[in-house]
This record gives sequence, structure tokens and C-alpha cells, in this order.
Amino acid sequence: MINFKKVLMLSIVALSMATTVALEPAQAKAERANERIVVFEKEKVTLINPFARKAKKGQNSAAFVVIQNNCEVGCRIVKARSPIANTVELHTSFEDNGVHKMRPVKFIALPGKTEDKISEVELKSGGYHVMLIDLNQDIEAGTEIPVTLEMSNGNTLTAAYKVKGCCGHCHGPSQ
Ligand SMILES: [Cu+2]
Repeated sequence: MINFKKVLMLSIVALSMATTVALEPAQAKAERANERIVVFEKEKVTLINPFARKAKKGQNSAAFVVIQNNCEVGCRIVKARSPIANTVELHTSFEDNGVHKMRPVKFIALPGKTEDKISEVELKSGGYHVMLIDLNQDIEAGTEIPVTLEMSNGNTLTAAYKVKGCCGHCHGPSQ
């Protein structure tokens, strides 16, 4: 079982550090490790540290989150939606002759947990992500946007994704 009290305490620590800016990449990475905030729990699936990149109306953005499955049964994320974008797709990233590319995927598999390990899939830059295409409004750093993930078992996972200014670790499509 996840120790929710511990996670909550970590969240408070993370929040108190949230105003820190302009960190070195290595430090930023360490900060993110402590930034794990449980925002949603349903059917033993937990979304942690959901965030999106800031962008202007008409541009694209991407949303990222860590998804934990504490259930023995695996499932799939089959769709994503958000009211702030005209098109929302599930994407994966890959390298093609040294060029960073991405393409839509039909689903993102979320394996069931094993005896001693909770299953975890991270949507991150350079990997799976939620592609927010043709935003119908500006999304500014410091605000939050709603994103819903639809699962193959019919459940939906909705959370507020914190909008962040772009930085080294969250590069994406050309803007
Ligand atoms: Cu993409």
C-alpha cells in the first residue's frame, strides 16, 4: 500500500519549495522527485504531479503525469480529452536519424501491479504524453487546466494539470 500520510507530507514540502526557480537541470530533477503530489485516487489508480507546458491560443501544448496502478489487473489509457484544446491525442516520442519526432498511439498500457511493486507509467518529455493540439485559449504558467484520461475499463481519470513555463526538461513540438 502507498503510505498516503508520507506522500502528503512530501507534498507539503514540495509546495513550500514551489516558488524556487531557475534550478540547474540536475537540481530540477531532484526537486521533481520530491514534487509528487497525489491529486486523484479512484479504483486504485493514482495520478501524480500532473503538469502541462504553457502555450498560446492556436498553438500546441503537451501534458505529463505519473500514473500508478495499484491493482492486480492491467488496463489501458485509450483516450484523452480537455476542454482547452480542439484536438487531444495520446502520443509517443522517438528518435529518427537524430531528429526528435512523435506520433499518435492508440493506447498507453498500464500493467497490473506485481506482488511487491506498484505499476507505474510516466508520461514525460521524450516518451508518452498527452498532446494538446490547437488550443482554444492561452494557457499561462501558474494556472491549471483540466485533462481527462479515459481507461479501457470505462473509468476516467480527471485532474487539474499545473501549467509550467517551458524549460529544458519539457521541450516538445515547435512553437
Ligand atoms: Cu506530441
